[in-house]
Amino acid sequence: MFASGSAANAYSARVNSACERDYYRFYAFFNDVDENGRTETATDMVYITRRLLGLVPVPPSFRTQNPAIPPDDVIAARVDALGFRLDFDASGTVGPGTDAVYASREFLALVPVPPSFRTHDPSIPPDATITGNIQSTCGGT
Ligand SMILES: [Ca+2]
Ligand SMILES: [Ca+2]
Repeated sequence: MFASGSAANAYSARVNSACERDYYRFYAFFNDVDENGRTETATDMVYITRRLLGLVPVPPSFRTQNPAIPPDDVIAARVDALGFRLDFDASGTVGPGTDAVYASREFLALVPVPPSFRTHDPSIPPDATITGNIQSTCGGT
């Protein structure tokens, strides 16, 4: 947000790279869940992950810094509406420790799946498959 402008810019550049052909649709359909016009790991991805974990989406300390964040139930509904678009590894479930991790890492220019994950679960699809699934959300379907 205001305190992380440079991080937000770096993240936006990464999203732009991943979704260069359909940048704005990515925003509209994928994960700008607080609808502030930017998709950010430090906010939107946090909210998505917390919602998937069953926590209130917005950490209370965030609201102290930015009172304009929409109410938790509004953000929760937006996360829920994403549904299986977030199932990037096609496991049949949307998980904060898997799908949300993969998307965050993809947009941070890391390989989406931490190598240690594959040790625990060799059935995780290849990185290229997961990257493709993440990028396919650019089209909003
Ligand atoms: Ca946002
Ligand atoms: Ca999944």
